[in-house]
Amino acid sequence: MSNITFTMLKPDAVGNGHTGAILDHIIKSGFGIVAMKYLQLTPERAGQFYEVHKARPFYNDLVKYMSSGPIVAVILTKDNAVEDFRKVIGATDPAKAEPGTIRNLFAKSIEANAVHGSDSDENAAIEAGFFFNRFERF
Ligand code: IDP
Ligand code: MG
Repeated sequence: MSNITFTMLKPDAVGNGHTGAILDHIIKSGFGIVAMKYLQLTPERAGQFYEVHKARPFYNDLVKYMSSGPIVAVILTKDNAVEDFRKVIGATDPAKAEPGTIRNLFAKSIEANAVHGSDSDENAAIEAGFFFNRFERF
């Protein structure tokens, strides 16, 4: 079991001024920050990140949305990071997210759902490597 996961604060969360509140929520939930950067994805880079969803009907909209404004990319650390962080963010659809989860508190819609969270240790490592080299991790 790896102790890292990867998250992005998505364009809706950043654009609505929730960056500080979400980072605070994450840190208070017991996660440490290994790496962090503020950037805007090009449509090409957003498409690569979500490559696994290429066949899904929402893919083109998702790529457009994820490249529509700046994001905050973060590698997090904690024991059982991937599973515990999925609990902290809540269900993909904010209408179904448990009270007190980040998506329940901050998300606008199933697409603009405030944050990303890796779904496996393998994907956490791939996603962390998509944004950060070894000199950018502490
Ligand atoms: P997750 O982010 O909870 O892991 P995934 O199924 O991996 O959810 O989907 C990736 C992202 O695609 C979601 O976070 C959301 O932004 C978007 N998405 C997922 N399902 C839908 C949908 O049914 N309509 C529109 N966008 C969706
Ligand atoms: Mg996912």
